[in-house]
Amino acid sequence: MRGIGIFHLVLVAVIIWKCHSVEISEEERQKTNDSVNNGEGRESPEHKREVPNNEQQHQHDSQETLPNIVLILADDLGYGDLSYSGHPTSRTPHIDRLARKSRYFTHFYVSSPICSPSRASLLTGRLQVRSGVYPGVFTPDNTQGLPHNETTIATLLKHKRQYLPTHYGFDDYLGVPYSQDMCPCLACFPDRGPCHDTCWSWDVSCPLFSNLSIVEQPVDLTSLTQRLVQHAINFIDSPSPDPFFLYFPFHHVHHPQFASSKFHGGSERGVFGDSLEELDWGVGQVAGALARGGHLHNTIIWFTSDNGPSMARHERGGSAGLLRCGKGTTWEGGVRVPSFVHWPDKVKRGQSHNHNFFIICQERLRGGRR
Ligand SMILES: [Ca+2]
Repeated sequence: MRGIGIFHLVLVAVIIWKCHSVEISEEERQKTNDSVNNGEGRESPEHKREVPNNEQQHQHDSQETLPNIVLILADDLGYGDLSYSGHPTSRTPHIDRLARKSRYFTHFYVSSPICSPSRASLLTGRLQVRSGVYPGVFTPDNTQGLPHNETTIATLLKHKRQYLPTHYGFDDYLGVPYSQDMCPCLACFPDRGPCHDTCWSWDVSCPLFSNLSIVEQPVDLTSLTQRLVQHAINFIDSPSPDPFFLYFPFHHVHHPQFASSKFHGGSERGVFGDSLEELDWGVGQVAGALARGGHLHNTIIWFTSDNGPSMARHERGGSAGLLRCGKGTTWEGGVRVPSFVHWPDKVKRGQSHNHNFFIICQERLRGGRR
């Protein structure tokens, strides 16, 4: 499907290999590869997608009511971490603003309390025991990933006439293929500010992939989020027909916490709060780009987290609020996570809901509003 997907994770190998990624067209991929082969290093942020031809425009006209989909996934963000849900020292104004205009799901559960299985289920709609992505997460030495016979959201969407194809359904990918703790912790804040957590010092440094090419290694965490956000904005701003699918899994707020200079040291919650505020900024930037491009009303923005907070890291982990336990457990705090859907054309704003999110979306796609 056409779109950027910023895959993340701790996992999910090619999908899941591609944790934290953004997807682009085949032509762009070739340009990127040529650039890397020519020693030019990073991909230019100025990449543009093809202008649609007449046939594509016709398809667009005939399906103009199909919504865009933007899936924003936080990493290890707990039920009680957002200021919207009542945390006393979190500061997430951009997410809160979006949530207030959304339908907030108070009983949203993921399928697993850890990264890769949860993300595999999110992308395939199947329990992780069926795809085999369980019980652990994908690591740097994994040679396999999500089975190629699995059908992802992107694969399904690209069969719609307007969504462009590619493997696993995404056209463009930018990201680190696993979690940032699965490599040596070099610097998590500006001026070589140290990382305040345990990392895999024995493993290779974390790579930044642009599609199939490594464009930076070790990846600079202090600028990573800003670059992923800019890549997403470039995608949203580039000329192309709707609908599109953008999958943006942030590395925040998985440990080790990191942030750019703009967010370093500004939070009452310490390094966790710095990371959370950079996540909040990124969500605001994506929503702003959608608004500027006139996409907001016909775009489903779904914000959620892959699992609950890492309680073992105490103040450097998140909060499950009043729920019991967190990541790695199947108590409420491990699998019940923040979730809201912003879709002005179809979903009423400012309401909470304890019903099944997917059922509501299916109903809305058939028409109507609730
Ligand atoms: Ca996670």
